[in-house]
Amino acid sequence: MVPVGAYIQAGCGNGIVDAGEECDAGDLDTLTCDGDCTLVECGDAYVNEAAGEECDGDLGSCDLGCNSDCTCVRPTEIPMLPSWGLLGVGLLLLAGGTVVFRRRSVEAS
Ligand SMILES: [Ca+2]
Ligand SMILES: [Ca+2]
Repeated sequence: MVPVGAYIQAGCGNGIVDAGEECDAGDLDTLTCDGDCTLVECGDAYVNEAAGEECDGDLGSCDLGCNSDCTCVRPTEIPMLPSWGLLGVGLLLLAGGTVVFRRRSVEAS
């Protein structure tokens, strides 16, 4: 708490929107204000996790890259269908081959 009448130095982080600042949340990242006293924006090269940004451009700690909406690329978002499709076809062929083999075995006996 700042005493009444105390001089508050202008600048980012003092909790007051001074000249040249878009907002000032007191040196904190909030839902609407970055800690550098600019409004939250995806693409401003500032990661504000309080506003839900996991990354911003090349910044952040994403293993697989950053989406255009400042969320990390998730492993499940990488298309897996081709390999699963091939595995499915392989299993079907294996199952079909087993059935044919059993029928032939029965016919032979
Ligand atoms: Ca300020
Ligand atoms: Ca940002």
